[in-house]
Amino acid sequence: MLTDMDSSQLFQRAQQLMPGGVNSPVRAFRSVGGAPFFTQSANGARLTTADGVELIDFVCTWGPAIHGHNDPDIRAAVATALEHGTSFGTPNPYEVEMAELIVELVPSVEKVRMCNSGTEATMSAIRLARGYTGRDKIIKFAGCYHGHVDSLLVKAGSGALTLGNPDSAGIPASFAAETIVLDYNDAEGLQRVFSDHGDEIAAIIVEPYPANCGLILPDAGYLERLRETCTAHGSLLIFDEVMTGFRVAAGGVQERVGITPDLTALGKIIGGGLPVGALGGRAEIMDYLAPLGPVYQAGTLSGNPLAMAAGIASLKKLQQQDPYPLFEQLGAQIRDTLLDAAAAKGLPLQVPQVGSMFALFFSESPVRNFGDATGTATDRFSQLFHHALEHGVYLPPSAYETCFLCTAHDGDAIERAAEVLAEGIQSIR
Ligand code: KE4
Repeated sequence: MLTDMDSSQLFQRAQQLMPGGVNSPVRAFRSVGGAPFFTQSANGARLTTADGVELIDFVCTWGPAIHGHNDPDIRAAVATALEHGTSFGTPNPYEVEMAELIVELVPSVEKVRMCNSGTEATMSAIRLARGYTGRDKIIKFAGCYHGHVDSLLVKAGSGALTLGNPDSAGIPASFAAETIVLDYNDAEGLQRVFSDHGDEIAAIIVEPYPANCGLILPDAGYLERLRETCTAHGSLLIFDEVMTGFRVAAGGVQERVGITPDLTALGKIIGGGLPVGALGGRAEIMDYLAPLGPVYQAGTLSGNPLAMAAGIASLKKLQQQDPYPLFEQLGAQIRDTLLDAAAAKGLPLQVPQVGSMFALFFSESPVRNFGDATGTATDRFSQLFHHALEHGVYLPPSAYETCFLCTAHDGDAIERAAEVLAEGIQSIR
């Protein structure tokens, strides 16, 4: 029985059946070394592995588990929806309620199209931007990851960067040629490209707070500059808030900074742990999507009732609980613990943190872009990762990811994790 096997037995079997034994590369621990554990169950802030080990989880299934794992309200909502079937392939009431919630919570969104992953959301966003503007070129930023979209797997972050192939094989040069890659926080470079190519650029797509090469925060005025430049040249501004949407604020980064993108890609939290993505924006642009307009976009399971029910429960819980002040407090607590431990050890460490998101860069100076991030001491991150894992704390298995907090971390979980991480920093050689 598979359920009787421990992680190493499962991994051995998995490697015969799936490339690298995983269904998503970053899970393979290739950058931190060692073999991945397999998770048997998850509750609140903890995972239980196939080896019976409990781990305080700072990955939160890469973002969706903002209320903690196996949240009772989400579980109940899925159970209720399940009684009426799993998928209809027709419009259904859940989709309407989800769209209403997104329109209500995300300032710039007037219309929504549901899909099944963040990748589909960003892929649809750039196709829509090209269809709406009649232009071909897209600007992205080195280290930003927008899912495994052909034309966006250029100098990408997350698993691509972790595995050292930020430019994936299999992408025709002709595709990549339409993608211009700039450095995040480089206002001069942005200016230059737009003065050379301004009228060819369909859109800028950006993680407003890049969180796939660690966590990078914008220089003052930088996001505003992206907005002004797009407006001046008739290009669209696409915020990829698959990760930050509903996480750093109910309305994402755009609510925090008061900037209105033209399109927003969403995912993760709006599925409550089930497969989901969404594209939203100004009605005038969204109406270019089929069946109204000429830009085709579709999906068998888009808006499926189970993912919608889970996501609706998750969003409503955020509205009821307003956990964002708690996240600011928990995030600052873990950040300060890490910085104090590093200072005591005389170890250079940066801990960028915004609400429930934080990252660790072993670096003398703040990380402002991809080049800075790849110049940090990632071997020290790997040492901390393994110390933490051996002591019951699971950090993302790559220095080029971001840690997530959930409401269930509040209390003993964050206290214990802070202790373990402080000890881990002391043990770094
Ligand atoms: P998915 O296709 O994985 O649902 O979403 C792609 C995506 C798009 N945009 C942003 C900003 C993202 O962070 C992601 C996916 N995030 C990674 C974690 N860094 C997913 C983890 C994985 O690839 O296994």
